[in-house]
Amino acid sequence: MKKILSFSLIVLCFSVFIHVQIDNVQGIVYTYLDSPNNTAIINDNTPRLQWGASGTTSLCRYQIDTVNTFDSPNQYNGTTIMHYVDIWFPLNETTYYWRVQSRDHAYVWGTYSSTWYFTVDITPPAIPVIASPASGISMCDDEPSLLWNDDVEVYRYQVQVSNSSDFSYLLVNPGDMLDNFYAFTDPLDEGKWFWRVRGKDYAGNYCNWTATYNFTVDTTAPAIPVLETPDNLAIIGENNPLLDWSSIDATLYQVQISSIMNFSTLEYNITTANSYYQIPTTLDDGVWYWRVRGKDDAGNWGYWSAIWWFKVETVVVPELPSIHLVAILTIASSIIVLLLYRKLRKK
Ligand SMILES: [Ca+2]
Ligand SMILES: [Ca+2]
Ligand SMILES: [Ca+2]
Repeated sequence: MKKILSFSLIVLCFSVFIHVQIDNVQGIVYTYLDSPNNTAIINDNTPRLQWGASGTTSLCRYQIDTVNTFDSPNQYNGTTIMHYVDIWFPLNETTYYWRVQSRDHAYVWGTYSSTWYFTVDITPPAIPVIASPASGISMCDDEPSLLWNDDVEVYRYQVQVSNSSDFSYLLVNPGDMLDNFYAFTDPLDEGKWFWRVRGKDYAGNYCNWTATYNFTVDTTAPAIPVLETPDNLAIIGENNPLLDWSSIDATLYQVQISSIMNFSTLEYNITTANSYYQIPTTLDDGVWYWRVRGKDDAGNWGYWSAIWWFKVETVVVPELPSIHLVAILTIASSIIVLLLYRKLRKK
């Protein structure tokens, strides 16, 4: 009986020895970090830090610090039986390093995990500055580009385009744009369009929307002006006449004046906001052709008007003698002829 007890004691001691040996050699728990991902930029200043372990653990010890040596005054240490810790105190907007070590059920601590870091950023980027088109303009381009200033803090832009100022209907709504512009790929309908932009930083913070901008797509050319004065085919005695035509839905008129009907050479080729044009210098006597077209505020040119002409005639042609004078002269010359005849007969 004594022998049996001695043997049992030896076996027990050997078992404990073996167990401790295994624990020290093979049972050390390896800890690996899980989230936030290494190098992550997060917009949560009270994040949950999670990790895993190669075996069962009885306790985990974590370290969080702003330096990767974990020896600065703001080092934050703690222990938990869980494989995560919820940071309850708001972290500053800076970079934090962290690592975890775990203890197994034999109370043997493993080595620290590798060190990861994450950056806390809860500040949204600045509101984008719209570059073009300027708000309120009309344009004849129905596939315009919307452009805003780029911001290095912005990771992605979102642009919304709508035909209503409350954006209840969204024609486009791309939310993951790398570029600081949006180019329409399909023609826009004519009418007023509203748009706005916002940015998202690398942590996922959105800034507020820009103010609502608008532009009007107008691809319809203005009406054709009707020429009014001088009358077509008019012969005029002044060499700097006032040209006048009907007012149309145009903000600019182009006037061409030429001595050649096909306008291959131009005496005048001017633009004016008025629906008339006072020729500033003198035209030579002769026939002058003229035509007018209009451009609307969106930049659409209309068709040319009909071509009219007028004749400038300023040189005074000597007047023919009046009928009375002709008669008197005729009578006078007849008398002279008669007297001359009589005088010749007397000789
Ligand atoms: Ca930020
Ligand atoms: Ca128009
Ligand atoms: Ca006019």
